Amino acid sequence: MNQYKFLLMTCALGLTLSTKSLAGTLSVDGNLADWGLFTSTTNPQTWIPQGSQNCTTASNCFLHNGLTIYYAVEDYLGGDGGRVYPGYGGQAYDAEALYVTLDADNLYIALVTGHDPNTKQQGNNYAAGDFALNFWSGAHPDSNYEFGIQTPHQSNNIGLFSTNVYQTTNDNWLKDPFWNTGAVTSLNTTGLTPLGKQAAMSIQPGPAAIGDGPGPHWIYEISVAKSVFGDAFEQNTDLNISWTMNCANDTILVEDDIPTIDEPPVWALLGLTLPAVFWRRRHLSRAGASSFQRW
Ligand SMILES: [Ca+2]
Ligand SMILES: [Ca+2]
Ligand SMILES: [Ca+2]
Repeated sequence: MNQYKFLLMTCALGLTLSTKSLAGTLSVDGNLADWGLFTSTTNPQTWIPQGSQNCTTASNCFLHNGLTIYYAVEDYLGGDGGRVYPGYGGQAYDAEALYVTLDADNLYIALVTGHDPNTKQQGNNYAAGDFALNFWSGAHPDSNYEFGIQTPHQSNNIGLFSTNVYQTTNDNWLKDPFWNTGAVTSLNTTGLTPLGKQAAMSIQPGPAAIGDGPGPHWIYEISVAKSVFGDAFEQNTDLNISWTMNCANDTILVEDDIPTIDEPPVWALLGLTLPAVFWRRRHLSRAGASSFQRW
């Protein structure tokens, strides 16, 4: 009886540990070390991880702590006011890197940009846009943005915020005003009811030296429960996430697969674990017995 209890406890403990390691929870603090990024002790920091952008198989992805991390890195290295494509503005309008990953319960997004989050919309200055989510299935992305995650748009945008998530049509988005790219920029929330302040968003100055270019950087780190998006993660195979500032001078986009998470039911895990524990105990006792005989 005690032995049986011990085995059940062992199984329960094993189950807890494996579930936790699969979750791979990231801390929303504006520090991307938990993504395996910017962990170098020497500058400049590496921000182009191993694995390919928009990878398609596990073997060519950037994997960290069980997470598959999709990314785009487009670092402008020139001087002030230079062209960041399609627009201009140099480092101050450089959308530099976007990283996306998913665990069993959450969507995580991290942005690195040279655009100061406190830039106010006035004159030739343009404020930060919002994060746009385009769910799709099939061979090519559609052009319909189903959700938006709002950036804070406060007087001080450095810190940890709870921000609104909106379900959208393309009519709920402001568009690129200058470059004819059709890129969506900020949410137009007129007449929209938010799904709630469901996104945790940390915005912090980035490490002192990122990449080879000049100028400061800021990091946005975001977590949203997948359940906030209804059944979108079940009904689609892909998710494009993009961000730009309101002038759309530089847009960055990550295209990532939505993994099919086939988690075995608890009984299956117990069924697999119990024979393994019994086998190990029998194996050990036999080994012990044979050792004893040799002595
Ligand atoms: Ca973090
Ligand atoms: Ca740059
Ligand atoms: Ca779509």
